[in-house]
Amino acid sequence: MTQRTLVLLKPDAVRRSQVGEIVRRIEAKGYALVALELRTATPELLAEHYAEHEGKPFYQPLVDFMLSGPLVAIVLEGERSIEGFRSLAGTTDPTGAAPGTIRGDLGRDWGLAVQQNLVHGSDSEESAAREIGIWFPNL
Ligand code: RTP
Ligand code: MG
Repeated sequence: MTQRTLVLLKPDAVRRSQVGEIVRRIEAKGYALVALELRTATPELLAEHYAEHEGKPFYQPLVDFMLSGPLVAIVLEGERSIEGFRSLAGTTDPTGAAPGTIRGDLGRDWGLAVQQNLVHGSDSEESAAREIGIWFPNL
């Protein structure tokens, strides 16, 4: 089942010059890049993107972090790419993410919240369609 998924390389990935390394891992896994853009988020875009987290204690710090610098927005395509990319990314908290994953290998606990975990990947077909529509409305 070929799927598209929305991936964000968060501002920490750009700041720490890990964009090439993360894109390399995506390509090595065999996914195709359908869209890739260096972007700066806006509060409006993030309110839509993170609507499910509104009201949670980490919401505002997360939004502030996502506004703290440019990010890279990507649409990937490949067989079961939604589950596949989340597996490449590793668990949310980089401290406990398995070695071999993006978060496990490249992330660490910076003494801040787990928001600085390098990447986002859509978590279902429904989320992927919704998030691709937010970031790439012309796709
Ligand atoms: P993502 O959406 O970024 O792919 O990550 P995820 O599914 O693993 O995590 P999710 O639960 O959707 O949370 C979205 C992002 O919010 C930040 N977060 N902070 N307790 C906390 O401080 C906390 N929990 C989540 C992380 O940046 C997470 O990726
Ligand atoms: Mg999520």
